[in-house]
Amino acid sequence: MAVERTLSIIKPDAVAKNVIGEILSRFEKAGLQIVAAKMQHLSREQAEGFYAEHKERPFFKDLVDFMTSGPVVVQVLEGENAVLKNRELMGATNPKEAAAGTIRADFANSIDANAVHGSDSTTSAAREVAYFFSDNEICPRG
Ligand code: IDP
Repeated sequence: MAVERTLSIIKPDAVAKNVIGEILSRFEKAGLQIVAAKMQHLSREQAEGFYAEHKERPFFKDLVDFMTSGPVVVQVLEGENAVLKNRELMGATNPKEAAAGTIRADFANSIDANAVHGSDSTTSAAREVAYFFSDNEICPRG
């Protein structure tokens, strides 16, 4: 298995619920390292650019409204098989379909307010990590 990086976002609903620490703890307990992190309130431009692949989808405006409704915590997670491992920890996009014990099953309210984002491939991860972080903001521990 390869050591990978993936981009994780704790979305505004989870920040509002005060579960930042609980979510980060799940990543660490699963063997992922947090090698970069920042809290920020996304501008519309930032959210639209991040989700550009969904621009034509009917839920795009709601998604951007939601992602700019409050602060988020953006992180880079590093570890073996990090992309898939994070997707497994997150659970399905719709929390009603998310497996028990996953982040979305435990903390998400609905398909649009679904607690976390995680890159869905190593290709997306590379783009998404670079979207939020410059190389000197990433601190691998080796
Ligand atoms: P993912 O976050 O599980 O990778 P994507 O299909 O990439 O899911 O969708 C990005 C985000 O768009 C989802 O996390 C969710 O917040 C929102 N979204 C996806 N599908 C719908 C929908 O049918 N209605 C409302 N929001 C949706």
